[in-house]
Amino acid sequence: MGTALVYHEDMTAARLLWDDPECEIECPERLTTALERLQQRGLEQRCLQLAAREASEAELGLVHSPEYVALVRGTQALGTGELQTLSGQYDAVYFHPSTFHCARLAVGAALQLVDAVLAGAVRNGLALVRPPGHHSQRAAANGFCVFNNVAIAAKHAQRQHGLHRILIVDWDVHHGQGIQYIFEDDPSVLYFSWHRYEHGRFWPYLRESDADAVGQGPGLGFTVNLPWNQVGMGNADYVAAFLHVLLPVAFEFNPELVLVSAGFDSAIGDPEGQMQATPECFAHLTQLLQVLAGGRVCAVLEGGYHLESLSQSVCMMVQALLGDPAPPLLGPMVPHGSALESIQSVRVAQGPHWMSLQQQGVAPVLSPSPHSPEGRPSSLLLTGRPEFKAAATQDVAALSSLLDQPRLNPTPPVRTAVALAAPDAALALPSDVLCEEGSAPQEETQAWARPHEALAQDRALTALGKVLYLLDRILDGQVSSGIAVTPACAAAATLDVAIRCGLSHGAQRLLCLAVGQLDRPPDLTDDGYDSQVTGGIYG
Ligand code: Q9C
Ligand code: ZN
Repeated sequence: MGTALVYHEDMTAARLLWDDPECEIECPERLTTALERLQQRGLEQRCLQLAAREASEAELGLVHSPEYVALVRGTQALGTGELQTLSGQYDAVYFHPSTFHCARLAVGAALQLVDAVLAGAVRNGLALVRPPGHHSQRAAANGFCVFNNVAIAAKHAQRQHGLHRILIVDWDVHHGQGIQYIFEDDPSVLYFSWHRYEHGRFWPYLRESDADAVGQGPGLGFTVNLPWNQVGMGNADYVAAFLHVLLPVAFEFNPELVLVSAGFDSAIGDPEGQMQATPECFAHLTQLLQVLAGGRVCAVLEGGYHLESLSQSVCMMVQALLGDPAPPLLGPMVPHGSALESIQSVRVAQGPHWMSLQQQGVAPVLSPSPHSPEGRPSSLLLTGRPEFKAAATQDVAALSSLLDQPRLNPTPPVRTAVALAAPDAALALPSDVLCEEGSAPQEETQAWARPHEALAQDRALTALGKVLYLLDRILDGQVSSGIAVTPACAAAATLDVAIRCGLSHGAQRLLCLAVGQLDRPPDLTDDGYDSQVTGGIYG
């Protein structure tokens, strides 16, 4: 199942016709630059490309008042002076004679994407649109937004596809107050937004953007606001927000569809956001969302005003939607104190509404082990490109060095390989899984096996040869992930060898997770490897 990319060139027609430093950043190049980059990376070609259609007036009416729709329709015939006067009646908005057409295409693109995903034509997708939507309200344009693309898409998914639980994830750096107002009393739509807030001193300066705005009436708990009270939030803060707030609530909510208000003004370099998250972070956030709703993720572009950062972030998101592995996040994954405070205040405000957030004051389950991070050489925690640390100090040269050489990790040609001892078991495999016939050379396998009594028998040795071969292809970048079957009595010994083999091939950090029966934990005591291997759960 594929990924849809919904776009229409006509959405580049609207542009600012007068001087306005606040509005000039919402420009046609946002779309053209992002699209060019998708083409250049071969990503557009891997998507199902859909031409956006215009939304009907009935579809606009799912969210907006007839009077407001008529008013926007009327802007098609206005001259520049009249457009400017009307624009001045809203906060941070400009109209152009093509605005009505563009804004209807933006809504239509979101609807087409939802239809394609819910019809099963694709698993997920992205609508590249402008104008953006999340600030727009029932009868008002606001913050570059004319019609509320994502809110209309959610209403459409309910009415036309009978959905009962929709999650909206708004990672734009501004609060999508328009979406919040439309669904604040509706428990069928869970709205999550993080946003630059600075204790209310950042646009749109709303009291209701704070963590204690949790929805109303039957919608109590279905609005989740995470205000960032300092600029400079980065990868560690965003990942922590997902792990400690969004994902617990989202799993408990169990959505049938995830809509993403995908604004990239929350990425490094953006003049509005002033945040530090690198483009790769959006690949990770996208991956984390794909565990929900059977992977039905529909993303719709919102903000994003640094053309290079925007384009790279869009590419990262599309790569993750396509199922490519995400490049590792570099730098120490340590959240800012202010971010932890924000996260904690949301957890407190939402605690009464979500069981998954109600574990405050519970002591850690595991006692400290010799494998805990304190015992690790600090060099392992401080890896990463030097530019990363420089960029944290708001250095312009460091920003361009970060964005000039995007981290492109080649996608392995094979997604999943399986190594089986008995080849006939392969008949039951899904068609996109490669049945790996190869084995490591016999002498090499025997050399690795020699110290292990459990690997003396033929069956275990054959299986080990296959494991080593698979590991080799994974570390080579030929295969993304693999499954090998070994006899139960040789499992721990095979793991011992696999860990040593992985480390000897240059792996620097290894997470070992044993699920199910293992006769003993892997034995790493004899050769100083233990600082590089984090032990998992041995059941
Ligand atoms: N420097 C979107 O990102 N100007 N809209 C704020 C603060 C308005 C942003 C001024 C920003 C609107 C979709
Ligand atoms: Zn924004």
